Amino acid sequence: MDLCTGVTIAKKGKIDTIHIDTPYSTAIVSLFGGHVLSFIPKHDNRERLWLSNNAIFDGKKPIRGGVPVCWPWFSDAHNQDRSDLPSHGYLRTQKWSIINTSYEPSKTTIKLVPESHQGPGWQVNTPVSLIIEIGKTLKIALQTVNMHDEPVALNCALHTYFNIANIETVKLSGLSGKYRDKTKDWASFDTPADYVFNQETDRVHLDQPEQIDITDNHLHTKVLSSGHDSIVVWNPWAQNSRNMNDMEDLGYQKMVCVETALTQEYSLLPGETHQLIQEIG
Ligand code: TA6
Repeated sequence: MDLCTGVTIAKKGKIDTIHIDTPYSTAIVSLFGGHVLSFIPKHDNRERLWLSNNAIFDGKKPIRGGVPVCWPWFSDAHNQDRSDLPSHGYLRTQKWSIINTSYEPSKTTIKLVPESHQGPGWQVNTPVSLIIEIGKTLKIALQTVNMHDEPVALNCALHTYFNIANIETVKLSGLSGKYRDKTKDWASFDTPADYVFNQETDRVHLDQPEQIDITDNHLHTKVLSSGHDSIVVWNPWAQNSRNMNDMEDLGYQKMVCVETALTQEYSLLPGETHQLIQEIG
């Protein structure tokens, strides 16, 4: 595989990772899971993504942190009611391969595909790929094409873990309307104007904002989304953090998930191409 300028391959545990160095930023992508692990703009050298210090790189367990690719369902496969199916689908535990890499002065583009887009619970013909653009921003497009002869109900998410200084000083802006709260049996609530964190937070916002801002003291991260029908916000808080073996006990204090998602069973028509896009600045 010829790699474009600034792109190299290295091992991390049992996993092959792609290292991308551009004039504006650096990034690391795991070929296990098609999983972006790091994005650091060079103008401030601030890591935008959180990665657990206890993350497991055995090529079997999903990596805790970065940008897990959830597809072709989000969380459990609600519409199939099958507890045997893996949470968040099966792409984040597959080996992906590089289709091509390309360099332009403004950005480097990497296109990846998984070993198979079919798996237990999903036997329709819907090729999926990930197009990652690394430059002044990190832009990730999860693309699905319906080559099947009938509509398919697609859920998916770019489950991004953002790196923050302190969850108790973080504020989100840009969300409005109703959200469904997993911690309260999926009951519906109004989005608070002052969006802060002081407990386990696990919310599906049925809102499609183009931009969300994460403010963390004086640090600001911009999250642009498109192709989504919802935004998921998650912080496991202390007890869950302690209970997860791939997360440090206090890991919850340094991360917040803001996920660009399809959670309402998007009907992908025969021949239709859908892109779920998240861009981080
Ligand atoms: O996106 C929020 C969520 O669905 C939470 O309910 C929690 O399960 C989180 O994803 C992490 O899931 P994982 O399977 O990666 O442990």
